[in-house]
Amino acid sequence: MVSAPGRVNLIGEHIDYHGLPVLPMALRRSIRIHFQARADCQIRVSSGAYGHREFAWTPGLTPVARGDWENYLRAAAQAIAGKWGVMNGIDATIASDLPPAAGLSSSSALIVAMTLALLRANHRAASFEELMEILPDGEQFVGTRGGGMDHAASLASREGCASLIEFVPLAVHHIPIPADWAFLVADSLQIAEKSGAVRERYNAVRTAGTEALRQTGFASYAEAIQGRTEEELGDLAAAKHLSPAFLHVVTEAFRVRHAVEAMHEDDSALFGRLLLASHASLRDRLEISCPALDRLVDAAMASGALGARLTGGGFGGCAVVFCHRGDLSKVHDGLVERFYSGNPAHILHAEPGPGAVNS
Ligand code: NG1
Repeated sequence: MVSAPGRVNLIGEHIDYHGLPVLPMALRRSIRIHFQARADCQIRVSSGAYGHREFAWTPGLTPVARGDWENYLRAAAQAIAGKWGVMNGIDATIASDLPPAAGLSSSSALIVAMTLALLRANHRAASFEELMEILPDGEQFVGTRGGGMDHAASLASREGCASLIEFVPLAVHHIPIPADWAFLVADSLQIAEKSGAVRERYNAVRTAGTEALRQTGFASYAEAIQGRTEEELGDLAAAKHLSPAFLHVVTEAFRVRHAVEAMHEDDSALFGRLLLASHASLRDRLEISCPALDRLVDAAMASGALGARLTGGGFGGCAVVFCHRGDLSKVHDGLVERFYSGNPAHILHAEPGPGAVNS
């Protein structure tokens, strides 16, 4: 059996694909795959509610119909094949307590779990670094090519900790979350469909950041930030008429740094302000929020949260809400009343769990 958890990103949004550190945590909810090795190349998977899928693992797999979950299974097989070649298939069953399409990275968790199941069935050991070489590209097979945050968090997180993920070079630092801190994940009920228009907007945001960097002449965002203050970077953006995406990326990088310090120092007020500043930057500079997410953040603050922000790719999806543990019920109930007209079904208490390789 293998198990890969979902994640919620606490802070560091739309900067992982620019190679900058991010701070997600894995959840105690995961996708589990029970598997048995086969002696041929068939991959046969059943998943209660989603039915049965079967295909032959051959070189050069192509996607099936858009939106079919078989693509995630194929993505894992194809990612492995690209590095190690095709192997024997498996008979597998999938179980999950991770809500799908809720901004908790269930799709990345499925790709991670399937990749680990196929590798283990074939007695192929793979290091965290090797997995991180193939997994983000595997996701591209399904249609998106984000950064590596979701896979790194699902693989390498530690119980009770947030994961500070650095990409250049790849490293994960486990930051203990103060015992009194609590997080909720609340769904805006605005669906951010990963295919189609949202995918194009996601890519446009990425391109805007890359184009602004090109105009500065720096080789990377890390180089642009190195040794400079936020003010100096603001002056640079104004002088070169850079797109607002530049300021989002560099200020978000500073916010991640400060958020880690706030966590180390148990400074919940600062951590809350950083979440709000991140949301404002995503809303005003990247323009990836929506009225429902903005109202959700306002409702969280009116209910006694210390901070809240949209989490994940944006254009809908979820907000992460931060409060003192003692205020959890008050904030939860306030949100149910203010945002959900009494229906508590769309809020989850997010507790930091272990990643797939640490469980
Ligand atoms: P979501 O939309 O939450 O799956 C996406 C990317 C992340 C990151 C965030 C924005 C994938 C699998 N995930 O997350 O890498 O770029 O957007 O911070 O593409």
